[in-house]
Amino acid sequence: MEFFKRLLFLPESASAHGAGLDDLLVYVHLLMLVLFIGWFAFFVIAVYKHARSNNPKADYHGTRSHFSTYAEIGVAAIEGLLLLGFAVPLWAKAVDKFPEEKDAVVIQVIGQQFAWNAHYAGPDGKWGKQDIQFASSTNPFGIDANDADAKDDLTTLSNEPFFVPVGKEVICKISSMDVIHCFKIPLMRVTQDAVPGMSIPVHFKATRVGDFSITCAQLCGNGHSKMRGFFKVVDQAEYDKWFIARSKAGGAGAVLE
Ligand SMILES: [Cu+2]
Repeated sequence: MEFFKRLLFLPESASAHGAGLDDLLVYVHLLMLVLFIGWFAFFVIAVYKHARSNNPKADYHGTRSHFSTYAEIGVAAIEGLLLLGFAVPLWAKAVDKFPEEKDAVVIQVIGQQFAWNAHYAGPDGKWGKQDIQFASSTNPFGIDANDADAKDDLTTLSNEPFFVPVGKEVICKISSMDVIHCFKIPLMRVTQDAVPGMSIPVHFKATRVGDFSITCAQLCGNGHSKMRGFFKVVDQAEYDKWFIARSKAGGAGAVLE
């Protein structure tokens, strides 16, 4: 399996659901390879067998073998197995089944030309009041600085790193303040469009520490290629330290005042 993953140039995944996704990708590619070789061979054999030189007199019954029918049934069965046996259960687990918010790190994410911004609720676990009237390029989340719950909220703006602890579920609620972006963390195998006016949640669990790029996977304007944030996956202790320090530094409130 590792050999095939290398053949597909897949970088080693860094999320809990990544390995299953990569396996499925390998199976689909292997099936396509078999089909490519199989159908091409079938074509060459048909051209040779039915050539005029081999059949000077037309045969109105044509081929009598049922091989191609059986082959097609076989291919359909394998495709059904991939879909029902692998793809559907993987989707149910990796996409549909959300962890409880209380057991996860919840981050509001807003894409902006050309930056990724994050908003954490702060140590009190309560989101500060947000209103569109406060939203601006320096306050993309429209946080009300005078709201008591907002005082300890944290934001990281303009492609500053998002911190998350390793081995813990992370829920990102993805939105955009201008055009359609796409929140993609290639090594976490996470991709979700960021659509203005919508908040679309995704979840993943990082399996190793490190820095992981967030790219924008929708061409969103002149600075699209500069729209590169990153996740800093650290151990729980380091995350807690950053979280408290960042919150004490004034978090979202300080940015606004
Ligand atoms: Cu973008």
